[in-house]
Amino acid sequence: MRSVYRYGIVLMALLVSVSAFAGYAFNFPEPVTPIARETLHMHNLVMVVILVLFFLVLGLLVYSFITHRKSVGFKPANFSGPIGRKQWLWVLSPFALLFFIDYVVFGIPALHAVIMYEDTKTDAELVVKVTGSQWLWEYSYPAEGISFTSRLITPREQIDQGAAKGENYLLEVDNPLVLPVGKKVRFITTSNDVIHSWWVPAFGVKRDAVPGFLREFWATVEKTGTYRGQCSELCGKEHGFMPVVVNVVSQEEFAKWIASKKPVVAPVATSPLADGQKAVVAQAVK
Ligand SMILES: [Cu+2]
Repeated sequence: MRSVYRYGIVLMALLVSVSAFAGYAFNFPEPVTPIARETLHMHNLVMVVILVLFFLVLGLLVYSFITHRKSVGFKPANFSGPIGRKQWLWVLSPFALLFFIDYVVFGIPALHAVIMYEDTKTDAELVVKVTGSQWLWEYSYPAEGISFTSRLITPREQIDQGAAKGENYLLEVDNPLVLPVGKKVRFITTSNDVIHSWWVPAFGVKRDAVPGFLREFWATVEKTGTYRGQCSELCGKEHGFMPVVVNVVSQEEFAKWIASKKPVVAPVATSPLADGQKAVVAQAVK
């Protein structure tokens, strides 16, 4: 009876935790860039291998517990004297196996992925500079002379006063970043004040925006659509209120968008960066 009670408690705890996480997906979002896909493959490979190892080791343990019981008359081995060859084999073989898995089975694809992540320059067709500010994002296309800010537009009543939350609560902005589908985009990040981090889960990219430094990443988005993310480096009071929204459009639509933006917005001169920093950006963009 007591064990039934105990199982009841465990079951209830599980149900409560499941409902608490109902809004969260357990797996990665659908990958839409080569980096996101590579990351997902790496994750799946590691998961499969460690699950196989886990059940193998667990199975061996359970088997040993059951067959080597004193109650069934099992006589323990008597280890005395120098360690024999067979014992050394049992000590070294798990070590060798784990070494092989870590450095070969995981190591080679991981190295391949990291090299791919860092290759921001090969075939990049567009450069976008992302500047974090407390608490908005500024996007500029240096070659096109376009620059604009992107701020949260969720109404304050929804945040502070308990008004009904919209569909994209805290994940909606006035001017989303616009990118062409299927083109490799090289991103350069920096910040005006503190460290921020630009993150879009479906792209598989997250890069810190560090004041005084330029950091890079790239994305070739393969599917049109609207993608949402957030600042993911605690950057002050309104860290939770500087989302990232990216509209990925066809190449024709992108060309139209660029043309429509050009005459309205002044070129990079609106950037609050100091002249010295601008020179560095110009250098990096080349
Ligand atoms: Cu931030």
